[in-house]
Formats: sequence, C-alpha cells, structure tokens
Amino acid sequence: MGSRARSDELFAEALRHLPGGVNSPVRAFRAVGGNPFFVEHASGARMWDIDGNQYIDYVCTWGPAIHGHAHPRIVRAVQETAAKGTSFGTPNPLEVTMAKLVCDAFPSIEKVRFCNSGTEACMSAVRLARGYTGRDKIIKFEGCYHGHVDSLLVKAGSGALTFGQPDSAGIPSSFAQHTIVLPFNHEGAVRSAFMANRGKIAAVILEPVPGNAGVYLPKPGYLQFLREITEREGALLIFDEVMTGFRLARGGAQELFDVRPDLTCLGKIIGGGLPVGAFGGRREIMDCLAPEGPVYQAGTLSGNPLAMAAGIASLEMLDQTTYERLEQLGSRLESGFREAARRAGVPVQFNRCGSMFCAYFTSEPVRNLDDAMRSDRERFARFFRAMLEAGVYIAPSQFEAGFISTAHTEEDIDLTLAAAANALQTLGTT
Ligand code: HOZ
Repeated sequence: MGSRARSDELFAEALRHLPGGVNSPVRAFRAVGGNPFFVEHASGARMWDIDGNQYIDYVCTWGPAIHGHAHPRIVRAVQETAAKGTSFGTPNPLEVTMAKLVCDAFPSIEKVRFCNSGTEACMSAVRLARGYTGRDKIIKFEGCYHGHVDSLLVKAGSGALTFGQPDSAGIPSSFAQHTIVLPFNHEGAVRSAFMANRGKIAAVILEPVPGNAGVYLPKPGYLQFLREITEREGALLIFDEVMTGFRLARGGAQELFDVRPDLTCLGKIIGGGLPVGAFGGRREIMDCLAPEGPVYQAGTLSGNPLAMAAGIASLEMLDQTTYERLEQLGSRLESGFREAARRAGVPVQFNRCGSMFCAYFTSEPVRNLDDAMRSDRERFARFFRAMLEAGVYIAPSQFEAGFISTAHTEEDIDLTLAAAANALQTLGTT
C-alpha cells in the first residue's frame, strides 16, 4: 500500500468544515484509528483512492452495491433518466414499475410507498403501525438499528454503538418512553413484555438478521415465534429489511426464513446506489396512509425517477443464480477465514448469512448484542488496519456487516484470505 498523503490532507480540510470530517459517523475511522481515505472512483469490487491505492471493497456502500460499483447497466439507466429530468414532484411511470417489482418479490407487500432513506422508511412504518392499531408502544431489540429515528435510537447498533452512544443525546426521554427494548433471540423477554403491556403494543420491529452490531442470526423458530405472538396480541410485526431485502434472497430474510411480517422496510439495494427507502405491507394497513387515510407521510423527492431507474436496473439483474453465486463466494470466504484463524490460533466467530458476514474476536458464539460486546475490539482495530494496508477494505467498525457483491471473484476472495491469514498471524493468540 502506498502513501495516503492526499487523503490525509483532504481529511484535515474536511475536519474544518464537516463535523468529524464526514457525513455519517462510522466513516471517520474513529473506532479503528487513522484517517479515512477519499475515493476517487470505484468499479466492480474495487475502489481507488485519490492517492492511487486500490482496495477490494467489502463495505459495498454499506450494502446497496450488490452488483459491485458503477455497474454499466445501472450507470446507463441513471444517465438516460437524468437526461429527461431528475425530479418532477408529480407521478412518473418508473414509480409504478418499481412498485410492481417490489410487490412481486415480497408476497407480504401488497402496497408500497417510496421515500428517501431507510431511516424514513422505519420512522414511517412505526407511525403507520401506531395509527393502524391505535396503540403507542413499540418493542425493539438491543443492537438492532433502524436509522436515526428518535424513538428507535435506544440501545441502537451501527454508529451509535460504535461510538458508545447507543442512546443518543438530544432525544427527550418522553420520546422514547413508549419504546420497550429487549434482548434479541430471547423469547421469554418478549412474552413478559406483552404480558406487562396487554393491549398497548402497536408493533415489534426488528432486523430479522441483525446487521448493525456485526451480524448474528435468529435462532431456529425465533422469527416464527415473533409472528405468532404479535398476531395473537393484535400487534404488527415489522421487518426492517433495509439491509437484508433483496440481499439474502430476492424476497429478503422473510423468504429465507418463511415468515410474513405485516410491514417491511426497504432501502439500500432497491436504490441501486442512489438514496431511497420504502415501506410496504398488507393493503388495509397501507391504506391508512394519506391521502387514503389519516396517517401522514410525504416527501419532495420520494419516488424520484433517478432512484427508481437505478433501483429497477438493480432489481432486474437479480435472479436465482445471483444468490447461488453470492452463497458460493460467502462460503469460500467463511471456510477460508475459519481455517486461517485456526492456524493463527486466534479465537474468531465468523458469522455469515449469505453475502453478509462479520468476524468477531471472541471464542464464544455471538447471538445477541451482549455476545457481540465480548468481541475484542482492540484486536478488531488492529485486524482492520492490517487488512487496509494489504488493500482490503472492511467496515471500519466491529459493529457493522461485511457485504459481498456479484462483482467479487474467487481470486478476490483468495487475495482477501491471504491478507487475512497474514493479519491474523500478527494478532497473537491470547
Ligand atoms: N450506519 C450505516 C450502516 N449501518 C451507514 C454508515 C455510513 O454510511 O457511514
């Protein structure tokens, strides 16, 4: 790896004008040390910084780049659409095409509304659940992150957790008084919460495969349990599939685990790399939204043709072979990483679901936030820095997911494994 002098210089300037030098906290590299690099361009599975260094990228713009960067078909769709106007604030045909694609892929979604980010999608889905049920309380889970929504920034994952502020300042306690926070994968806690709040819980919201405190999986039967208890208690089940939608399967985690939620939040992949969000679900719930019903939600750029065009191009390229390919690459990375860790004598839990993965530096299985917190974060930081020096970019936080794209090749995975084997050797075995 060469010098990053130009990135360092630009970051010093950025620090004078942007809080932390960035527009989203984890990017500042504070959890891993050093300065972030500035990207000059990216193509396929690779990124190049402004100093000319090349990286194999497993951040994949935090999930959206399932086809890799600058896929020609997505670039063409954006260019052709932009030439006709970028936003009209009045209906455009691409919104309908996109809505059909989403409803076809997700049988639980009969109607969908597009917005501009995953945060907006989750905020609006919670409002809709409250409006539909006439109840106030929401159950969320420790380590799950649903964007920076006031009432959901309680024991949250992602940047909030990375910087030790899972409960953000600036949120009056009254805003979160209706949020009940429970450990993930713990059925007894959910039963007790419903018993103590009979008739008051509007919804349970979760990432069905949490990907904002690293990655951990639901225990067998856990999602089915949540489906049954919410149905019995008259609460809605909201799956935040901003990360997992169209990634774990075309129909997301709900297809993979065969559970139908009442509402689903989407983002990331459905925008093909442009800002987008969506929430959708059963017709009678969605029809509570304005202008059909009393729950208000709106947005100047919602459904804008650029995001729709990029999203359509992205979704049209996803088929069964995509997911088989991602599984092959993921499994190669997983088995190689485990073997490298075993050889180096470093205790690692490599959690993976399809093309989402996370390596935790602990000898104990990771199934919830408490387990994830046992990972040795100082060791993660050293591992991150060694990987970066070897030209492999993983998320600069223990509490984020890694993503594989269809643009990654076996050779990329093998180069990554060689870098990981070297990095793990330097970490020491204790
Ligand atoms: N917090 C998001 C990922 N879980 C986005 C991070 C970023 O864009 O910096």
